[in-house]
Amino acid sequence: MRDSILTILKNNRDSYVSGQTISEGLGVSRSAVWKYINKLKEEGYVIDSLSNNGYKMISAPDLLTMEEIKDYLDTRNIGSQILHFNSIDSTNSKAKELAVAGASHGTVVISEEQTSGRGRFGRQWSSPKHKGIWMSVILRPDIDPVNASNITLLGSAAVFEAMKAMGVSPGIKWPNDIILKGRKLCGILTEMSSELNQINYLIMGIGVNVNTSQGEFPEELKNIATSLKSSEGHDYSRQELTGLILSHFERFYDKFIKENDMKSAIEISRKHSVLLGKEIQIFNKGVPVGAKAIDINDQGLLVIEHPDGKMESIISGEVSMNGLFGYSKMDDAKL
Ligand code: BT5
Repeated sequence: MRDSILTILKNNRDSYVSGQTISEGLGVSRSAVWKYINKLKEEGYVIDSLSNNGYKMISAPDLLTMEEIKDYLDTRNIGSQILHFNSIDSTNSKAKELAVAGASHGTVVISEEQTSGRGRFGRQWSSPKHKGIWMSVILRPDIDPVNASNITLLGSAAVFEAMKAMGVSPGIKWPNDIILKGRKLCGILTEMSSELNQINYLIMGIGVNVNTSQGEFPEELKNIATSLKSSEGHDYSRQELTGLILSHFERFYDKFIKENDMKSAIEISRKHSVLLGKEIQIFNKGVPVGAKAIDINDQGLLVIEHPDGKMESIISGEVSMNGLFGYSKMDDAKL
């Protein structure tokens, strides 16, 4: 009932809808309508009520609920279920729990804030309330586990395309970072449970800084992180961006799974790479090794050239580049 009333109000944003029209249309009493309207107001919807004219929605809350995202979602499976939380430890952890309990492919977990957001290698991911998109997608691809790291690449391409649609053109730092003006805008954490030759489930977690002011980043991130707002000078719709990311992701994912085709995603990663042609450092069995980033090959691997001229393709891991984020930290390779 609540959802039906919300839909009516959303479909009539320019006019007042009388309580009677709603109650007759939905077959409930006018006082029931009034109760639901009050509930919506408590949730953050601003609804004007005029005694003779009825109700009119003035604004919806800035929340990443299914209702607020669905207008921007153009998918069949991804996001068919969206579980929304106000606060949670980590959407990846929650998604994992749900996947173990049998949640279906495409289920998305979103939280307004994470209290223990995770990066790779046990690092922390700062996820302040209402400021960004902190979400995880449960995937059940029928692919060889060795190809699982490609999902991160598809995710980066999807975030890139979504940004482009919002008028922003970031760079991609293989394998999992989206960079804007030399700072980290978004990170992706893909985790997997698999048998030797079969994936049980994959969780792709995406964190995007959207409306964080530069001063709101924790001290240690102030010089290495950015948000859309901080970089471009105005707020962005988190709902639209979420819908766009998931829609683009499904397009890339379907092509990969159904046709084993990653061409367009790889092309994006190549064309907008911040690494290619640059001197980088990779971590090799615990030791930082200097190399040059040459290409991202057709399998999505990073092709590097060692100082002795030897070429190598690396499947995933930590890469750092002088000047980017001003750090030269190294860690072990992981998905
Ligand atoms: C990542 O790890 O970039 C993956 C981040 C994935 C976060 C999402 S949010 C939804 C889902 N649920 C989770 O719990 N996680 C995923 P990594 O490449 O290891 O980068 C981590 C490093 O980025 C940290 O050590 C910081 O230096 C930096 N960092 C932390 N929070 C940041 C932020 N909000 N913006 C930019 N950089 C950040």
